[in-house]
Amino acid sequence: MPQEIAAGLSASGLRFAIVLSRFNSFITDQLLAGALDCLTRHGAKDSQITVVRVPGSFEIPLTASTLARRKRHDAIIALGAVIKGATSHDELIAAEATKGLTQVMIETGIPVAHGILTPSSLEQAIERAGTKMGNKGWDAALGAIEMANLMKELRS
Ligand code: INI
Repeated sequence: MPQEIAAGLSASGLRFAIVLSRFNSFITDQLLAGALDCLTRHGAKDSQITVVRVPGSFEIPLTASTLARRKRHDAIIALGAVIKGATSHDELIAAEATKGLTQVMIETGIPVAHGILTPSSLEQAIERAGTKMGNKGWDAALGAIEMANLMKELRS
């Protein structure tokens, strides 16, 4: 039998930072509610969770990088909503935010969960913020819990 390493999903004792975009807040506030619900259902206490609000998704990577370098959190959860507009502005923001988050994760070793929605319409955004397609904030938080546990296990 090969050796298999699969991390648990307990958030007990872990510290999380949520970086939340204020842009499209009617969607991102729902993502935040989902992420908080997931963390607390998996055993996190309010005192283990820090929420940092930023103007838009473009500002998430710098904030995540600053938080990651402080080494006070086991994982960071990035929440935003970049909705398709009439120009390619949204594509640039979504691509740069994603690249930035990958860079933070690789350079600091702190897991960053990608919870930035990139829907083509407002309807698609609503579907992913607690309705038809679930809540992507909840999903991102679950990924953050698993990765925080996995990194602890691999480093021990
Ligand atoms: N920020 C978002 O989070 N979502 C968007 O859809 C969006 N659009 O489309 O413009 C957006 N723009 C703001 C951007 O993130 C920065 O806050 C702004 O450019 C200032 O740097």
